[in-house]
Amino acid sequence: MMKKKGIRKGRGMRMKQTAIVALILVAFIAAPASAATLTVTPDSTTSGALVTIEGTGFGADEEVTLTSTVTGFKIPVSPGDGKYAYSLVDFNISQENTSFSLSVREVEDDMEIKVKRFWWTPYWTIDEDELGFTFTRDDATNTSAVTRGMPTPTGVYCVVTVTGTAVAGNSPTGYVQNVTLNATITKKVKTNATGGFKEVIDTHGVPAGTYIINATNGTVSAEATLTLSLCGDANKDGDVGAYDCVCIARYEAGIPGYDAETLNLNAANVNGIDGVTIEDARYLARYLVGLETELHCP
Ligand SMILES: [Ca+2]
Ligand SMILES: [Ca+2]
Repeated sequence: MMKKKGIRKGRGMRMKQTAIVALILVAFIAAPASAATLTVTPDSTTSGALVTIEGTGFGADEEVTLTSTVTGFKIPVSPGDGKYAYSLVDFNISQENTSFSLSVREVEDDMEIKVKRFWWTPYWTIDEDELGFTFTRDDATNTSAVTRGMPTPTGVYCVVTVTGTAVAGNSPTGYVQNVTLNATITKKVKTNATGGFKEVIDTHGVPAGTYIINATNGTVSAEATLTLSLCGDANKDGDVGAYDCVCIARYEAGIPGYDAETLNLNAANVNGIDGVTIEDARYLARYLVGLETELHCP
C-alpha cells in the first residue's frame, strides 16, 4: 500500500513537472520576438493641433512606414450643380517622404485636384496623371481616387482641393446629399539606435475623424488611434453650423444635456481665449457669417 502510494505520488509530481515545462515552452513560443508600441499624444484633439507619435520596439536605424487612415468622412454636395469639394487648408508636408491618397465614393469620373501653393500663386488644376499625381477609377462602386506619391515637395500648401460631381441620387435635388471621403497619409520615418522614433505631425487641413495609425518595418508593426474633431463642431455631428452656437450658449447657461459629456469643449472653445463662454458662441456666429476668418481652438 505504502509503496503504491509512493509510486502514485512520484507519477503525479512527474506529470506536474512536465506540465510546468510544457507551459514554459508554450509561453516562450507564443511570446513575439519583440513587441512594438505606438503612442499618440494627445490621442483626441481638434484638427490643426500638433500631435506627437512615438514608436518603440523596432529595429535600430531602420525605415518605418507610418500610415494614417481615416474613413467615412462626409462631404456635402451642392444641391444646385451636384459638385462636391473638400479642401485641405494649410496642409503641411514637413518632409518629402510623404504621400497622400484621397478616395471619394458615389462620384462621377471627373475628379480634379486644385492646388494653390502660396496665397499669391494661382490654382493648378490637375485632372490626369501628372506632377506626381495618379488617378484611379472604379466604375462598379463609383469611386474615384487620387494619390500623390513620394517624394512630395515640402512646405505648407495654401489649399489642396479635391472636387468633382456627385452621382445622381434620390434627393429632391437629383444628386446624393453627400459623398464619402477616405484619406490616407503615409510617411517614412527613421528609427534611432534603440529602435524608437518620435514624429510631430501638424494636423492642419486634414479631415476630422478617427484615424487608425499604423507603424511597420515589414515584420513588426504597432497600431494606435487618433481622433481629430472639427474646430467649432461643439455637438460632434461633423459639421460647423448655427446649432453649434446654440449648444455653446446652452452649455454656458447650464441647461441639462449640454455638458462636457455631450459636447466637445475643445471644439467649442473657438475664440482663442481660455474657457468656453458665451463669447465663444458669439465668435462662432461671427465666423459663420464671415465677420471672422479663423477659428482658434486650443
Ligand atoms: Ca456641429
Ligand atoms: Ca473661449
